[in-house]
Parts: sequence; structure tokens; C-alpha cells
Amino acid sequence: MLCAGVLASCGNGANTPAAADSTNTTTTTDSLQHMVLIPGGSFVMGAADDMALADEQPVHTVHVDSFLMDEHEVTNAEFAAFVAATHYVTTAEKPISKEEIMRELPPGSPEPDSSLLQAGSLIFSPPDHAVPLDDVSQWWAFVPGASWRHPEGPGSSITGREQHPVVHISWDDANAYARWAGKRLPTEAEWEYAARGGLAEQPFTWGGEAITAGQPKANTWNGHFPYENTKTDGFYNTAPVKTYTANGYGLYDMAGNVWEWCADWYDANYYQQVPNAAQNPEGPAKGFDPADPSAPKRVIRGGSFMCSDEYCSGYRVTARMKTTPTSGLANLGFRCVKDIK
Ligand SMILES: [Ca+2]
Ligand SMILES: [Ca+2]
Repeated sequence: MLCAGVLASCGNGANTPAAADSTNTTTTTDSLQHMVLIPGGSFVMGAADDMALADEQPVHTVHVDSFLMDEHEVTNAEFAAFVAATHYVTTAEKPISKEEIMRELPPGSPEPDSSLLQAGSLIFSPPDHAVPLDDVSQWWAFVPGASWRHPEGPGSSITGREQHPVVHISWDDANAYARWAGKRLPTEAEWEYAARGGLAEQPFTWGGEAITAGQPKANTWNGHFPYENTKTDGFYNTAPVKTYTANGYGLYDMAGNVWEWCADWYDANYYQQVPNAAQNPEGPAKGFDPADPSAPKRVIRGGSFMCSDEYCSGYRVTARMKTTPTSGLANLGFRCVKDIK
């Protein structure tokens, strides 16, 4: 799915624990101002409808305790404040370790070309014609110099996009930010529970109406992916956070805009293993993607500006996606949660 092969072949660098640990754990009052209370409860996780994929099944009951959640994705302005305070350097801004890449490739794979060992990230670079939708290399390109500061590579900037979600953020980067803010990443169960906004067993954050019906509901892909985007929702790339209607809990962009990191490892078979009525499940002990077994991955949720009903449909509340923890992507960001003491 989402560029797993491209990620494996390009890698995205190895973040060092030392870099992540260089941040402090200061909690600012400001960081709590834009969080909403998600009241704890039990819900049916996963889906069994016609759209449900195998890794969303079987459905099972889960309980999560109450928690606070960022009302919107972490923005460029918020991430810039973190970097200004800590001098943190993201994964995409560091040269790539060949050893790290080789660990994520199948045994016996050839070593990557040295051109792929520069600091950089994957940007969306679509063709102008229809291509097979099972070949992600058709629209992803590794660009040296691409990072959260330069989302489309050298020459691009985040000026004027301060309220857009930060992108090209690895799982390690997201955790470093969360620690600094006195928060953490949501578990996959917390994320799905929150995305549902209090609705039971509905496919979308807004209920059951098709995404193409009525007013735009989220920043997704309109038209034929990846070569034609009619921008019915107003945006080709990322949109400012809070552009579209919030869900029942007051959370914005839980569908679309950018994918969001969860804390959990991704295991395609996890729902077959998790006990029914699990309390605050934290995911499997290790990652397993049967399509790419040499590269353990973390869960990402919610879909992005690149999802449509003909490709991906990642904005469904139960849709599961995954990528390697060191990956940065032009359509991947995060939001944080905080425990209630
Ligand atoms: Ca759009
Ligand atoms: Ca999102």
C-alpha cells in the first residue's frame, strides 16, 4: 500500500535516540488550550461492511479511558516553536544511514545508490496520465533537501502555510515533539474511538453519507487519482487545519488532510489476536506487514489529501495504514493526546 516499496528502497534515514532525548518535557499552558476531552467508553472497533479490508476484521469491542486530544493536526507554526526551543533536527534533515536502510530491506537486497543516502524525503510527484494504482513509485519521488521546512524540496517553504499541518515528520520526530509538549501519540484504539466522534459503527467521521455527496467534508482527492484533481474541496495539497466541519467530539481533519501517526506497531493480523473487550489496548509487541515483512511499521490513520473513493479511501474511520518509523512523507503528520490524571 502507501509507498511501502518506495520507502523500503529509498529509506528515510535513521533517527538517533540521542537526538530525540535532547528535548525536554516542558508542558506549556498554551499546549493544552487546543485540546478537547474525549470521554472514555466502549466501542466496536474495526468494520465488517463491504469496504472493510482484511486487517480491519474481525470487529471487536474495546474500552478506552477518557483522554485529551489535540483538536487539530500539529501545524507548521507549532512544530517551528518546538524546533526553536529545542534545536531538534528531524529525521529527513539528516543524512541517511545505509545500515538502517539495509535492515529494512529483504535479505540479499543490493545496497542503495549513494544518491539515495542524502538527507531528504518523499514528495508527491504525480504523472499527467493514468497509471496502475498498485505502483506507488509512479507518484512518489525521493527528493534530497525535502523536509518539514521545504515540503516540496529545495526552493519551497512553509511561509504562508503556518496553519497547515506539518509534514515530512517521522514517528521519532512526532514522539520527540509530544514529549516536549508533555503529551504522547494516541494509541490506534484511541485514535479510532476519537475519530468516530460518538457515532457507533459508522464508516466516516460524519456518519454514513458518501464523501462525494453534499458539501466537501474533508481535504481529500477529487477526481481521478493521481493525474486529475478537480479540487472540489478547495485544495490540491494540504489545507489549513480546521477548514472543514469538526466531528462530534470537536476534532478537525480526523478524515483527510494528512495521515496521522499512532503509537502502535502495525500487525495485519492484530485484530484476530486482541482480546474482545480489551481495556486500553496498546497494539502488538512488534510490527508485521505481510507484504513487506522485513520492515516493521507503525500505524498511521485517517487518510490524506491523496485519498479518494477510487484509491485508498483512507479517510474511513476504520481504515488502517502503516509505514516505517523513520519515514517522512509529504502527506503524513500527527496530533497528540494527553492522559487525564
Ligand atoms: Ca483536496
Ligand atoms: Ca488528518
